Amino acid sequence: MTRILITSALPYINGAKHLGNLVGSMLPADVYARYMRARGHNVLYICATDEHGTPAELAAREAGQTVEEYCAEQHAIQKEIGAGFNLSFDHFGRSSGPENARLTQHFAARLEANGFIDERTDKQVYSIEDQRFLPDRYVEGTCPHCGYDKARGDQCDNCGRLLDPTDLKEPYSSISGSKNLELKETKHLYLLLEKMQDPVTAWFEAKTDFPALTQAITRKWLKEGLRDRSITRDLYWGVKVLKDGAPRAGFENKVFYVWFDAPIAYIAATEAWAGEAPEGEMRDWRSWWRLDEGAQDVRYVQFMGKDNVAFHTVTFPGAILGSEEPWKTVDALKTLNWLNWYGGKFSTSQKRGIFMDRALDLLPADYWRWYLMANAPESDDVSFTFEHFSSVVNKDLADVLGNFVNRITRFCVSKFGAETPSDGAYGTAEADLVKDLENRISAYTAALEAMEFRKAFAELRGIWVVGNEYLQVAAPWTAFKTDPSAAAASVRAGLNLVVLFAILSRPVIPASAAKILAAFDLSNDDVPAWPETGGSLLTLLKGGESFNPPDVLFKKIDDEQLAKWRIEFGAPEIDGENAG
Ligand code: B3M
Ligand code: ZN
Repeated sequence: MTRILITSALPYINGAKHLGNLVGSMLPADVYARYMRARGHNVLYICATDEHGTPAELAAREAGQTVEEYCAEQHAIQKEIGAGFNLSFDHFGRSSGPENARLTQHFAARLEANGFIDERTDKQVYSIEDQRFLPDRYVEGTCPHCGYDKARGDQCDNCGRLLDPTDLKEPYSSISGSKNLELKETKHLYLLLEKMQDPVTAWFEAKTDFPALTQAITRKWLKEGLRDRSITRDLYWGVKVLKDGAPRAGFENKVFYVWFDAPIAYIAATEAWAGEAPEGEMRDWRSWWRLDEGAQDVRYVQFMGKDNVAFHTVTFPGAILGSEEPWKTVDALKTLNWLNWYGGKFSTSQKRGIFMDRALDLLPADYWRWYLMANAPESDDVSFTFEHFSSVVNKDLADVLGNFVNRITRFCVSKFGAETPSDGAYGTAEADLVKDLENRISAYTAALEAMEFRKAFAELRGIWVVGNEYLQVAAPWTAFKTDPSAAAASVRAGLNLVVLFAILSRPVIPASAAKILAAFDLSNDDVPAWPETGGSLLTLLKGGESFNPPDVLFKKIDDEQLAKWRIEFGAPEIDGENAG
């Protein structure tokens, strides 16, 4: 048994996340966590809302709320939606919590003591009319690279380049629209990443478990050379900047930059998890994070979209190494590409695409979970379309899995009654089936271990298909007339397959799997957490066990629904070729 620490990139606080955010971080992390728990490992899956920075302040302003109120409300909403998607966080915390403030200040103090933080005076964009500095998204203007005229101070949404507010041409305040701006001197703290080029490179080179995409992104950054980065901002909302425990002179109206404190919030949320231990339960967060307190035998796995990678493989490790304290760092990092919306981008600011809250209004979580994981954007970006979504749901879930379960349970009830038939013995067909299943299960398991989710769920679908094929050949409906005991044996095998499918499908479609098991009056504890090989696959159920055929597991999506959703979500027209 290994202790496995899992974190998924912290969803930003400004509103419900879209399906691309979900499949890019939280969902694969959840599937992996569920799988690893099933394998008997001690898993701790930590996530939190990422609450600081200009987008939170701006969204609160737009909502007419204080940023404290706004974040508290949005956190509760995201937590509830996460539960709706069955995301099995052990803790879903908040980066604005007191633990994160303390830890962020601790890291900054250590870094400064070790010579990795410097106070520098530089020029920042200041709005005379708003009487304040305009960090990051508080200033907009024309991108110097591509000419897009609504580029934001931190990034251009058109060409994707990272920007500094002073890079923008024809800048204006995003608060007042005022162009009456000047460059004014002010102090900021800089993280001296240039000095960290060698230690970070050495750290990265020692990581043998980073997949190709993670490596490629990191190499590019390391090759371009690390640059010192400002880690404070002129904002109200964030972690306060201290010196020797008191507000730091000249930094009274500044806070740490959100990307400095957000990764530290992984640790802080673990501390908060420990703080909420129920009576009688011992939770030691340091044993997960401190190499000198037990974390040397923790395996730490992170999940995130590709735009977040460099912050986790370069800047955050830089901060950890610079602290010169024995903190656990990431062992394996799964990077996801983009899920696109009809070939274009999902967009939070433009509310384009499907968001997690709305998705659950349309269909239960498992429909989305299956589609997203079986089509995860792993080797490339993937385009979401309702057409593709419904064809996947209808084929995989309704025709293959759902139909199998319904057909065999109903047939059994009609011919043998609502219990597993005891008659008849398994023969060569069942022995062959078991062999085939064993091979497929080991391929499925290997893909899950490797976090290759598309491959894993293609294997799982293959396992469901094999069940259908077995029934097709065994044809108990025909055999019943001539050889009822042979029919009984194949029905028993079929019912065992149903239970086996439920066990294997739990990581990805947990609610449906539980529904299947409940039909056999089985709870998670009554069945093996993961199937044991060695011929026992078709003896999970013995003869004489009663059940109730489950209701239709998955409803097909029909054309009418499809047309309605297309209109409701403003789906662009597509040509026939991409419709599949
Ligand atoms: N909040 C992801 C984003 O909003 C960012 C991840 C932080 S992980 C420490 O793009
Ligand atoms: Zn641009």
